[in-house]
Amino acid sequence: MEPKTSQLPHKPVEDETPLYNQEFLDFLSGLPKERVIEKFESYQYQGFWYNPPLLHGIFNMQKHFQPCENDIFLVTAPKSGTTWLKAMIYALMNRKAYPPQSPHHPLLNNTPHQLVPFLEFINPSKYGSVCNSPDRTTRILATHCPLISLPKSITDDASPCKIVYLCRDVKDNFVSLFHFAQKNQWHISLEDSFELYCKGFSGAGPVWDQISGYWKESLDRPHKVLFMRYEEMQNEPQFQLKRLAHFLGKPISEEDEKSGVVDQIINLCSFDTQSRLKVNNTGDLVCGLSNSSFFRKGVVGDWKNRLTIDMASKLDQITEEKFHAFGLSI
Ligand code: PAP
Repeated sequence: MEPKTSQLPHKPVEDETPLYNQEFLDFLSGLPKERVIEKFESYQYQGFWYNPPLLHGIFNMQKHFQPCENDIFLVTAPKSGTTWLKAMIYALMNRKAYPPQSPHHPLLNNTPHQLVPFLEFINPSKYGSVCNSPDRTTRILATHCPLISLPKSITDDASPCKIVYLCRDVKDNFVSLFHFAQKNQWHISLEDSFELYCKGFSGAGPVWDQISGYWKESLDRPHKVLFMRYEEMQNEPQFQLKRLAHFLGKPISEEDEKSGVVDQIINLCSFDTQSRLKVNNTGDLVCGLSNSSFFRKGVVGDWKNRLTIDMASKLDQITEEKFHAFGLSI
């Protein structure tokens, strides 16, 4: 019989960021830093810029995280569609235990961030408590960590863990980030925000370098890294969901096809469904960000409503130059 929410074995792990210890403070003090806005200082580590809470998570991950055999890592630059893909991977991996059309589906009563936590915001003592797939050797975990900083135990070919990287057109990514900053009262103008973004001061930025790292890896090791794009998920959701299922070793069977599970997952995880749920419209994550701020428009090309032509061209130009430098074509 189908389990009810109250019987779920999948207890969300409470985000509970541990306090900074002296070791982390010493580590921070040795890094290049910039005060990017009044509220935040940014620190550069292994070529990428972070605010202290995010970097603290990566510091802890590098020191303490041990992957399970079949862990799945969902990696994104912030505001590239993380929340959406968290929902999709969760629904896909758990489709037998929790049919996506069930009125008791966990995604109707828990935010995607509760079900699929960010590694950076889990206390290392709770890494082992994550339990969000039917298979005890598989955890679904999200991170904004660039490839260079992921622990070798995850990236090694000897480890069967899988990495799914989702990228988004940087123009939409920037606009989404700007609105998110506004909603969370960071008090920064569009122009200042834009300058910072272009210089690489977005969470784990420069975004181009993060994308290129995973993109290149997905070409070199396609069994290890799946490279996905937000726009393709919007344009061809069935195809992309099947591609994801295949990569994760849970291909869509004929029986799945007949039952309509693909469309059901797409529908359950869609912006329309998720953004209307009470759980996604109330409360905050423990880091103080409101749950509702993760759902704004969910539209491809929204940058046209916000960016000047000059801004858009500058982002396109940086994209072309950076990707060309990495030997990648857009
Ligand atoms: P995060 O990286 O900080 O977790 P993330 O989920 O990547 O945030 O960013 C939120 C963006 O994804 C928002 O984009 P927008 O500002 O351009 O609207 C949000 O609307 C979008 N989003 C959230 N859920 C979905 C969904 N189910 N389908 C499509 N887009 C979504």
